[in-house]
Amino acid sequence: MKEKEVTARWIRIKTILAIIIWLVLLISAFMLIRSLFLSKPKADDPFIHPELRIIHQFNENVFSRFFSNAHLVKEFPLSAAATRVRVNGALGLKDSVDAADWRLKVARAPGDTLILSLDEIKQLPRTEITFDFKCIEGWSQVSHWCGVKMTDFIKAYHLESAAGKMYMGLRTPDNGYYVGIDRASALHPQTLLCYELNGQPLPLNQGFPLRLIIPVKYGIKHLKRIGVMYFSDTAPPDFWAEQGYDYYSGL
Ligand SMILES: Nc1nc2c(c(=O)[nH]1)N[C@H]1C(S)=C(S)[C@@H](COP(=O)(O)O)O[C@H]1N2
Ligand SMILES: [Mo]
Repeated sequence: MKEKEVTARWIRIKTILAIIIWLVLLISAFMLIRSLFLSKPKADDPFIHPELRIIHQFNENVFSRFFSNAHLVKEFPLSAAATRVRVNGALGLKDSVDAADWRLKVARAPGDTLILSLDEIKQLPRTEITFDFKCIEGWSQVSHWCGVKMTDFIKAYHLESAAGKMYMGLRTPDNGYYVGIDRASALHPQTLLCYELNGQPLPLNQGFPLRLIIPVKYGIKHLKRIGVMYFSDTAPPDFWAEQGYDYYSGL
């Protein structure tokens, strides 16, 4: 085999090239980190660096492009479900609640509110799901939930035209926690109005008597203890989005 002759000039060119590439990478990394540390949030988006907002927006574009009713979140056998289920977030759960007094208020249209008891909701078809519940704080846990599919609920109470609006809004009875959800995610086949955890009524700190389970979203959207449901063509107020978190929060 004939060895390629390496000239001193060739070595010099390669060394200079390597140094240039190394410097470009180093300076880019430095500038990116510096801009993250130094950039100031914009006045109209005061809780987050503009660079991070761009990343959230990028994530939303990717996740919403792959979103489909046929694209289901992975489900697990019941045996994989945790028996001690993690509790996180207690906003809007301060007051005591009694299943006999509690009502779900569904604002169908201005001045037209449907008022439902837990028993009425429990008469609708039951759906169970065991999936990996994911929180933006960095933990996840396979857990088992049961309730009525949002689409079955909407069908049963003829809410199709109200639910045709761009968003669904939910809030706790005391309005201490509230979320907004894009229509497609609210109507995804795995979204539940949930009243049972591991075959038992929801514990008080996990949303008794009724919570949202929406596996296509991070935990922040799974509002515990629903008081009011409404529909809107403008994005409903959202507790964590108001603190700078991603409104879409898709998975
Ligand atoms: N009412 C209410 N719902 C809430 C919250 C809250 O603080 N209040 N926290 C959210 C967050 S951040 C997560 S991760 C999940 C946690 O649900 P869990 O307590 O059943 O684990 O509930 C969500 N729903
Ligand atoms: Mo969370």
